[in-house]
Amino acid sequence: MPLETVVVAAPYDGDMQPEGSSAIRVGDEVRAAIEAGTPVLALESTILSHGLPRPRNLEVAAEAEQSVRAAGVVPATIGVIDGVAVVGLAATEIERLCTRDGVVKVSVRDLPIARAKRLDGGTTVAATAWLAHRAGIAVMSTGGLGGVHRGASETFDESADLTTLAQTPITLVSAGVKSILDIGATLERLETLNVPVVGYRTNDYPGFYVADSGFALGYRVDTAAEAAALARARDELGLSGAVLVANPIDEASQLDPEFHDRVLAEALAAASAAGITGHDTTPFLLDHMQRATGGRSLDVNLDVYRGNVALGAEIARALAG
Ligand code: PSU
Ligand code: MN
Repeated sequence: MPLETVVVAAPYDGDMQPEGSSAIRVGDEVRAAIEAGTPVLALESTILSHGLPRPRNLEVAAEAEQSVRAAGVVPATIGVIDGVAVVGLAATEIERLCTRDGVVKVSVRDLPIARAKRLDGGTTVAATAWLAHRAGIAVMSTGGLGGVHRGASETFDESADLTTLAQTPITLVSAGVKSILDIGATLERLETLNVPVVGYRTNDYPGFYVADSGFALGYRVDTAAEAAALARARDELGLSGAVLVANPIDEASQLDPEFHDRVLAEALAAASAAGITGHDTTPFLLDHMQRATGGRSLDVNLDVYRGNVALGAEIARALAG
């Protein structure tokens, strides 16, 4: 689709310019689905541009969209093309974000920079959620959520995913946060930010690679309909934050928890020994985990994502129905 055709969907919260915004484009299929009340599932693109190696990223993107469609839901992969935030990327645009060099990681604070500089970007959970909500999409799926980094009491390194979700009334399916982050601190921050977190068929907060992070959750839902009811209750109350559905990987597919803990401890020690700090930490730890697990951590990552996409599609249907 040519970039001049910049028409946006009817706004969910009424704060989008009626004539549309040239900074945001909603794809035709997604716009039609939103207008018709057909279920739509939003998907992020940082996982494609920065989270997964090529060419797996492109395969994963295509498979995710296909599985959403098979469930009777319209996929809306979100990202930035030539500065324009696109809700419902075309296949060629997804391919562009998966294969080109120079695609930047775009959180909310990066959206105006990407716009002004006409960059291509993969959107984080924060930017994806914000754009999805603006377009009128109620549900999104991701692999792992950003959170509070280890050592954040010194570095202040906390993902804008948390503060953005506190202000964005969407339902987000994730498998928790990766154990390279400070999981306990992340849950404390979500509590402070008034963001409800429920386990899907579990009382344990998942640990991304493992089904149980060791942190308990106060509440659970056992069906997509229950998750949808929770989102409706939030809306009835006029609350403006996200609802988080924490969906664990099957125990059969998880990394062996003892193996996981050992590899994580080694990775943390290696980062410390190498003097790795700040934004270099996450790529270093993930790379270390991947090599130390012989690629198993990547397989688990993909299983986690598949499960979250499937559950997100179910919840989107339950909310639309
Ligand atoms: N966690 C993962 N894989 C990812 C991300 C998080 O296991 O690819 C990405 C998501 O897009 C998330 C973002 O929104 O990283 C958070 O980055 P930061 O901490 O810089 O906000
Ligand atoms: Mn950060």
